[in-house]
Order: sequence, then structure tokens, then C-alpha cells
Amino acid sequence: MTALFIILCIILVGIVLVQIARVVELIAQVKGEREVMRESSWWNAQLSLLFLVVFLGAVFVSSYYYKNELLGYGPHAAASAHGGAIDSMFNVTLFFTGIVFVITHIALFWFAYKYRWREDRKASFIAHDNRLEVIWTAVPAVVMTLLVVRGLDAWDTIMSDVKPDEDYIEIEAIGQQFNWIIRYPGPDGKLGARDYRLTTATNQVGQDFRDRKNWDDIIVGQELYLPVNKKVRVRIIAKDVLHNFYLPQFRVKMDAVPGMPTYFVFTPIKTTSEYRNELRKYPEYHKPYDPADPQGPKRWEKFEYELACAELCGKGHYSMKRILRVVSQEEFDAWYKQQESYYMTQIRGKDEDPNKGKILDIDPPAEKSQETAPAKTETTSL
Ligand SMILES: [Cu+2]
Repeated sequence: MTALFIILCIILVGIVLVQIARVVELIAQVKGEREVMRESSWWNAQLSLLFLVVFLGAVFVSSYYYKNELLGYGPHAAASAHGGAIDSMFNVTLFFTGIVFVITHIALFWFAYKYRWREDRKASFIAHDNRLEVIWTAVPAVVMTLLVVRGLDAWDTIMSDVKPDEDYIEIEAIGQQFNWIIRYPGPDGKLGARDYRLTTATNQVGQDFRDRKNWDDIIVGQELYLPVNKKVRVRIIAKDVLHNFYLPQFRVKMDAVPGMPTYFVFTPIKTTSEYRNELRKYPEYHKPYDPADPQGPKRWEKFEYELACAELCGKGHYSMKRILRVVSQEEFDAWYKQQESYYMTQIRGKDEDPNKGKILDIDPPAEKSQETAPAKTETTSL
């Protein structure tokens, strides 16, 4: 029934259009072709001007309305040391392209108005104008050069790797369908060796447990922590398809490519609670976090930094979301101390353990009592 109704509507619209065309034809016969052309060209010219005003007005109003999202202001301010450089680059590019955008649109519709068809007017033909050619080549070339040079300079600074004597923490993010496996180096501060051929259901990262640097490595759960004002180097790896390590508030975004390790170095400069306090200034963050519970906590109180995958990697893509908490060094140390070594809790003493049956001496001494316990049972069982 609905289909029949739609078909009938389409046929009726068709008939109406044919009738309008015939009416226009008849008017043209009555008034004369010239008169019709004059009228329609006048209307088109007026509509061009109207469109120019409405369109540019809408562009300005919506840009102002979405300025925070567009330019990284207000509740979208960057929370990393390099974030400001990226935002300012976007803003400078937007400034120049914005000028070109406004000028070209005014020219486009103003010319359509000014040079509309008139009986007494003849088109003039310009084949070539050296001065114009020079202007419209040189101006974009200079602006583009400035933008590119500035961009390369910022890219060099942002992507420069850590120096060996620098104080930083290195973690590893391994993307897979569909979650991030986040590995911390443990008390020794060094991530252990990996080999994809060692990957099994329990050894999901392919850690080589003959390498003692792996013995204290930690694989964290749903929440990961980072200390504020400390450089972080993230090794980024993919196990299956393309993923993308994305921390929007930190302006960190890097592809995770199977077979090609990448990295990103950044310094968080605002803790989660500092960022929440900033959000408190904005009315939209005073709405209830859960619309079903209007009396419950507000949006700013429940804000968390998010680690997402920014590459559409499959149907479970959305579930790669993780929570990142940026905390003070003391809070970080307390959290870090509570985390347990993946090797000692999941692998040690099992069939998969290449050191099964051997007594290991694991540094630092804090780990030693935990370590010798399973090792002893191994020796007794032999
Ligand atoms: Cu993904």
C-alpha cells in the first residue's frame, strides 16, 4: 500500500513538472522569449546574492557555535606538552584557508550577480594576463611554503624520539581485534623481548620469557595510569589488522601497523582531576552523567581520558575503548606497586614456562620472595 502511494506521488510530481514546463512555454509565447530571459536572469542574480548572505552567515554562526570543537578551546583544550603546537598549527591553517574561502565565495556569487545576462551586454574575451597569473601563483605559493615549513618543524619536534639519558617511562600498546593490550616494564624499567612466533592463548603478546626483562613486565587491566609531567614513550604494535593508538585530549594519534612497530612520545601535563576541574567551568558539563539519574553525578565529575582505536578495524572496533588516568607521581607509584608481574602470576611453573624447574634470581629483592616460592615447588616436584 505504501509502495503504491509512493509510486502515485512520483507520477503526480512528474505530471506537475510537465505542466509547469508547458505554462512557462506558453508565457514565453505570450510575453516573448527576451522578456522571459530578462526576468529569469534577474531572479537568478537576486537569489545568488541571497544565497551568498545566508550561506556565509550560516558558516560564521556555526563556526562560532562549534569553535571549541574546531579549534581545541575550552573543554577541548590539549592536555599534553606538544598539544598546543598541533592546535595552533590547525588554527593558523584555518585562518589562511578561511580568508581564501570567504573571498572566493563572495567573488563567485557577486560575479554571478554583477555579470548576469542583459540584452545590451556582450561578453569580453581575455586570453591571458601575466599580472593575474603571477599574483594567483605567488600568493598561494608563499602561504603554502609558510604552512609546510611550520608543519615540518612541528612534526620534527613532536616526533623526535627520546634521548638515552632522558627520564621517561616506556610502555607498549598492542592492538588486536578488539582490544588494546597494554604492557608496562615493571620495576626494572625495561620491556622484555617479544617474538610473534611465541604468541599463544596465554602469552598473547609473544613475550620471550627466557629474557629476564620480561619476568617483571606487567599487563594492565581496563584502566591504565600515567604520571603527570613525565615523558611517556609508547611502542605501538598491531597483531592483526591496522589499528590506531588515539588519545584525543593529548593530541596523540598513531597508526598501529602489523609488522611495522611505530611509537609516540608525549608528556601529559594535566591530571585527570585537574582536567575535571577545568570542565567544571562549562555549563554542558553540569548535566547529569546518566540521563536516567538526574540527581546523580555530573558529567565533569565522571570525566575520564579515553584511549580509543581510531582505525575502523572491524565490527568490535568500538570496544577498544580504555580509560587512562593521569595522576601524581606518588599516586602512580602506589598503583604501579600493586600491579603483578604477568610472568610470575600466569606463566611461572606452567608448561609454557621456558624456565620451568630452574630457580630464578629476580631483581629487585621485593619480587624475590614471590619468585622463589613457585621456583621451590618446581624443584621439589622434580
Ligand atoms: Cu582497532
